[in-house]
Amino acid sequence: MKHFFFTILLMATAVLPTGAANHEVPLIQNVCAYESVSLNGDWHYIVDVQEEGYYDYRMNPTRWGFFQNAKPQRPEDLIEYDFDKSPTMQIPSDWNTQDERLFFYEGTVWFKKSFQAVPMEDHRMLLYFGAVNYDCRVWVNGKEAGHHVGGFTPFNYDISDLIKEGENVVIVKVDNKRHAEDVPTQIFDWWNYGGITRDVRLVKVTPTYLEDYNLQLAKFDAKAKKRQISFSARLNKKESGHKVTVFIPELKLEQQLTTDAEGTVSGTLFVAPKKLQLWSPENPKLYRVDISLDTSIISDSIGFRTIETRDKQILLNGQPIFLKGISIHNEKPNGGGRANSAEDAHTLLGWAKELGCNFVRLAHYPHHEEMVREAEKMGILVWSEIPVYWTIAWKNLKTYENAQNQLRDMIARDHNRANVIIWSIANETPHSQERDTFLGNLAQYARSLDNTRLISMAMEVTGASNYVNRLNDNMNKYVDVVSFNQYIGWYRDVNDAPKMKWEIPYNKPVIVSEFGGGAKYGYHGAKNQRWTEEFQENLYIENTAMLDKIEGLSGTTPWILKDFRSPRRVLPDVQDYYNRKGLVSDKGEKKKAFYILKQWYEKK
Ligand code: GCB
Repeated sequence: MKHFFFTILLMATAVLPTGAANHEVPLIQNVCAYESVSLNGDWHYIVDVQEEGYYDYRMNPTRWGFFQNAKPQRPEDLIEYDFDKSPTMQIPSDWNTQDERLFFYEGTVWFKKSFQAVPMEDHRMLLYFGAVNYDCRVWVNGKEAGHHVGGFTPFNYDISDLIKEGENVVIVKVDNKRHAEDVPTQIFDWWNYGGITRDVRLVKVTPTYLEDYNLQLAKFDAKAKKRQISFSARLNKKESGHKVTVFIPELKLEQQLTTDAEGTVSGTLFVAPKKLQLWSPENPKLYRVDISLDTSIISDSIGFRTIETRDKQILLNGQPIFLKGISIHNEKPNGGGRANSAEDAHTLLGWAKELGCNFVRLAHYPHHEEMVREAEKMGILVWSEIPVYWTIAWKNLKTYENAQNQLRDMIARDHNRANVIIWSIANETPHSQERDTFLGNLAQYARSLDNTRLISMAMEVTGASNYVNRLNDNMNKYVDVVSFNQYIGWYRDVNDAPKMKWEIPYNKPVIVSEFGGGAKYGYHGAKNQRWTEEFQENLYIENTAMLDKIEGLSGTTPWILKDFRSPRRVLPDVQDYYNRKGLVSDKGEKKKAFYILKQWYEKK
């Protein structure tokens, strides 16, 4: 057994030039279902301001980088770093809140973790990262496993050929410097938390495994006597003849299929409408689904529902629904820092529930997977988006590819979640021909990956005169739902909300994807005094009344649930590097406006 493993290892070493390998494999579906070892916990780290550990003094990548994890072998050896003598940090986390020296730091930090492995003849090992912000390179035992760009989506490497029996070392170089051609770009209104911000796992898979599978309830057809659930799956290899079975015990539904030459299967399950409980905010019913491949089996919890639009309405399970939403950043409920657990998600979503929400906008990038899964259990619908935000480098092909990859991986991770109903591809982007091409392509790509959900993007009011606000955006043709952000009462037209009228010339549902204003919790005064809770309260009273006049309004996600960290918010004693538009403070205290929105939602 051992012998076999080491043969593979030697072959791999012979063909791969040092440092130039790419072991990345397409994202595995439902990683939590597999046997895995968590690599969370203490990791040693080295802050590397000038990337001494990667480039030589001529700025060429060096063979002697920190990824070697070198140790002096002889007394005279010169090695100017030592992971094991460097401090440790809890992973997952952002470094900004773990080490006070790194609060404002944007640059490179190296991380190191050791783990034990045993040779396995009949299994492969994937190294899975929930997210690393932003640019990261990973080495296993001194060999590069891959390079990943984009701070909010998961990725995995097949490291079976890089590991050895006994102690193994993973080194991760993380760089969160901002650049104009990145996604997001150089400026954005949230904290650029750096680090290995989500879970790391070693996942055991069979050599042939289910790379992806999809279950989806077909749209209701009045003539059909049965409801249809489509099922498809893809192996990681193009191998025919494998048995794939899908089984939903509670519905007594089972189907066995055999893979074709592409390594894929597809089939349909039929169920009597009366038997199937649909997922909805009132009844977030999830069914256990077992999917087996040959002799291995994994389980998921899946809900069934339909989502579509009819003229200006959004229909969930065929019925019109008003989306009572709130925007949320992926930040911890108490203070700043990246949220990274089911507990964090539960607290944040609990506040949303208290507000009366049935919907959340997870802004401005894909959130932690637990956020989506918790929301699904709690009956909360989700808008999920990628960080194509403000001034993207529209003409740069690499920027497009990057955005497209992030979109692909967001959809790959969550396409079996019943509560996700909207993929949003951009936020407040400046109009131009190049932007239209970029976003048009992204929208079409999203639809090609998933034509069962709605596509949107947060647009802006494009013209306002005599208190008439107009929306005119060429991207209208690509979206199912017209969404826009507006800040009447805060950035513009303070006191004029009652006079506002709206012209939205599209026969599509409308979501106001942002509105709001700032208040410092506990600061009280007149309603025209900026930053008081009363100012924010009045803004919510006037804005909600104004929104009631928008024809075809199908939902709203005010900005924002909780005060969040932003380097753009520098006003001393008020902001102190927090955007204060939260309905709850950074410590979770509810402001007066919270209750205005709650009351409005009670009536909706
Ligand atoms: C916006 C952005 C959001 C900002 C918000 C604000 O329009 O979409 O990211 O945080 O305004 O507070 O200005």
